[in-house]
Amino acid sequence: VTHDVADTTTHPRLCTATLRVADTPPYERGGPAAIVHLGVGAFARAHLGGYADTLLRGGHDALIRGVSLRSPAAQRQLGPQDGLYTVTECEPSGDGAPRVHGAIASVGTGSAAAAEAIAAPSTTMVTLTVTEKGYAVDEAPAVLAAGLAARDRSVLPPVIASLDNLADNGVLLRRRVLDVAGRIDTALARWIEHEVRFPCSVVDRMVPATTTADLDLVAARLGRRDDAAVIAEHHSSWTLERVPGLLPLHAAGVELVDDIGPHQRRKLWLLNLPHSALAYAGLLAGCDTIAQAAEHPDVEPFVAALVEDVLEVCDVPDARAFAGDTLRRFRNPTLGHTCVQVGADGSQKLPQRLLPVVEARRERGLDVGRGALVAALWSAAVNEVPLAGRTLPMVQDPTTTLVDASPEFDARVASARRDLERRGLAALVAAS
Ligand code: CS2
Repeated sequence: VTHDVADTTTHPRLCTATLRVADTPPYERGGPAAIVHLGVGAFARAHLGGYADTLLRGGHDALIRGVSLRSPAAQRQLGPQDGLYTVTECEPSGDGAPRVHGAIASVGTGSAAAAEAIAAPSTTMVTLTVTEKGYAVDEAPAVLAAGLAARDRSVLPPVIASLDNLADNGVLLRRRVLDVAGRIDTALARWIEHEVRFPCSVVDRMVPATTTADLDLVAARLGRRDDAAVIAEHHSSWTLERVPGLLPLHAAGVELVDDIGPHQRRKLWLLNLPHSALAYAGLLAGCDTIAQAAEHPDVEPFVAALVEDVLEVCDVPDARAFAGDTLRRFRNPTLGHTCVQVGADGSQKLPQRLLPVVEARRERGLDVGRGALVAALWSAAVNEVPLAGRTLPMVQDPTTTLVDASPEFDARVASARRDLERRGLAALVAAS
């Protein structure tokens, strides 16, 4: 490790000028971007960036202009690298070599840069990863409205796709954009309403935040320093509602469907919900990572029982096989996905992944005790309440209340929390 760290500082920075011939993406990176992406974090690089790279390798027009609305981090990381970065797949069978991706042709920061990119006639698709909490504020919808307002209306408008983990993400985004646009100009709102498509999508790839150790490892393997490097599991999927005007995404393995509902439920209920449960229960059990939590003798049975709760009410194709595969993915010890990262922003995530399951179980008269324990663990974490003497590590969250929970469920959560305060981990074991 010491050797790798020393090496990092001596390696030249990854960029067009230092790129090895063998690592050079086999496509032209100089043309106008077809895709504008808002929120160029690790997930977008490992997910969208991979699909676009595949399309470009197939001769399709899929360069990305990435814009971060606020944080200058992406520009700092990718700008000096001419948008080049690597993705390293981490799997128990061995890590892959860092693979250079060239789909991000340029990066910018701020609302004006984003609106300008959306307005460009070459832009045929706009994608977003602004996290769950990005839909509660006007920023991204306002940027979209401003960009659309500046479009030449004789050219087809871009398709706009949210890639965030929310049910009916396209419906929600469309509503938010129409709200904002209506306040600017009713004719604009009408045009968006009739002409712009907002397909819903379901994306799936576990991408932990990159650590300094990851950067050192990538540098040692690549012989170049890559400040924009991302680590990801091998699995990657993207399901999108079929709408007219889409790039040939199916050529890169994107699944186009007419009914997104079952795909959303399967992902949010059988992956994201157990993920959150592992994060909070793992923190209680003293685990750092999701993989440790997934193997912990007191946590694993609880989460397995929670998954059975979901399977009882989740009527989607291949649910059990999907759940089993998901649990296997959680156990990937090389990914280093932390409980603190997955546990962040629970106030925004749990209404998407937990509450609909609770609702579905209540409708069928089934018990919601395990769901209440998950919400109670989250609440104890964000309120720093000790559970049997153990205060959970701090998780980031914009708020400590769960909106949209019913009063009945709130009461169950309060009682689950009293149980956890008294018994700690034993409360989970008793509920397993
Ligand atoms: C995770 C997701 O952080 C979280 O909330 O549940 O980011 C998860 O890793 C992805 O949705 C996997 O596709």
